[in-house]
Amino acid sequence: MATLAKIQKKSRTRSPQAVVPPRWRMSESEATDESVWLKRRALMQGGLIAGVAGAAGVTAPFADGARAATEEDPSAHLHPAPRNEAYVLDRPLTTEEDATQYNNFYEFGSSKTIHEKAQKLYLRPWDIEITGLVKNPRTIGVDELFSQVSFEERLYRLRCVEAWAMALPWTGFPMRDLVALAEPLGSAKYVKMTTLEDPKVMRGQKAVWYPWPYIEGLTMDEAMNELAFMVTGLYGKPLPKQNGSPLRLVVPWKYGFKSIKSIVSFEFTEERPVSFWEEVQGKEYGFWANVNPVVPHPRWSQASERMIGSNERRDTLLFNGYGEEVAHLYAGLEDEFGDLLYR
Ligand SMILES: Nc1nc2c(c(=O)[nH]1)N[C@H]1C(S)=C(S)[C@@H](COP(=O)(O)O)O[C@H]1N2
Ligand SMILES: [Mo]
Repeated sequence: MATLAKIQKKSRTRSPQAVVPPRWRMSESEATDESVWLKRRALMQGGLIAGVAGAAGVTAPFADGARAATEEDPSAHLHPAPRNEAYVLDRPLTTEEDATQYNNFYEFGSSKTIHEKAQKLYLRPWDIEITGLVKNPRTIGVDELFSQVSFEERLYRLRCVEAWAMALPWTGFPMRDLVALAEPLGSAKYVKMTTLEDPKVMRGQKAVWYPWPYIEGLTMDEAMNELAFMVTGLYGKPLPKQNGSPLRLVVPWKYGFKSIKSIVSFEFTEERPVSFWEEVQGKEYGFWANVNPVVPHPRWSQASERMIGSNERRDTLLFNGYGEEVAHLYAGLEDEFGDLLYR
């Protein structure tokens, strides 16, 4: 595709050495300790240390008013779904164990091992709000939504901004089918998605230095792109809670933080939403966050990635290897947004 070639050429003219500050570039292992740095930074910003202590004082026990976690996943009958063979991988699948025990889900804590804590999440009732610039704003139960779409499995690469990667078999339905159900007005330019906020269950939300709830957004064109996938399952089974049950987004050409988990609302807006990580540190985690090997994170290189499990290192691919499908979405935007398209 002509656009992809153009973007690739532009990207190549930018030398990674020229943009990575070499003296203080972090190693990848330091990069994965991102949360530690963020916490330290937030505390240093002042005023928050007292807030942390205060929050600890009002901590309620989980049983106190929290809704109980359900045993059986009500979406079990929808999984597995037939595989869409159009999506092929260039690398082995990550093991199910790694994919379900090495997670980022800050609502349950900032470490990678939140899978046990995440079992507190309840899955039903789970209502999804469809609001903003749509024909009929409404709330729809997640099972009602599932009954109106058709499911398939897709193998996608996943690239975290922390320079590690996985390859995963997701089950779900195209996001464009959800957009069609929502019937957005012509004035809608973005879709803003929000994760559940319930600190009694999501104990990580007691970390007051983060701007809860988690928010992410896409342009309408991105949301309508064939790759944007609403995910309900993993490895042919209902999505584990730690992976963002009962409904999450997966946008494989963008850094993983765009793939928001446990969604409770889709709001169609005219203004670009400010996402969670953009609010935390906009210079490092932008709205666009398209994977690009030659635009480093301000504190580490994005030139290569580590496969979780094998620890094999691979070169990072522009748009995580999905340029054919998505490069046209950004035609002309490089002049306007520059590196912001890629962080
Ligand atoms: N609500 C919410 N969604 C989230 C996150 C989070 O902390 N909270 N982490 C993101 C990041 S940084 C990544 S890499 C992926 C990880 O998804 P996985 O745990 O299913 O591999 O989820 C993304 N979605
Ligand atoms: Mo991530």
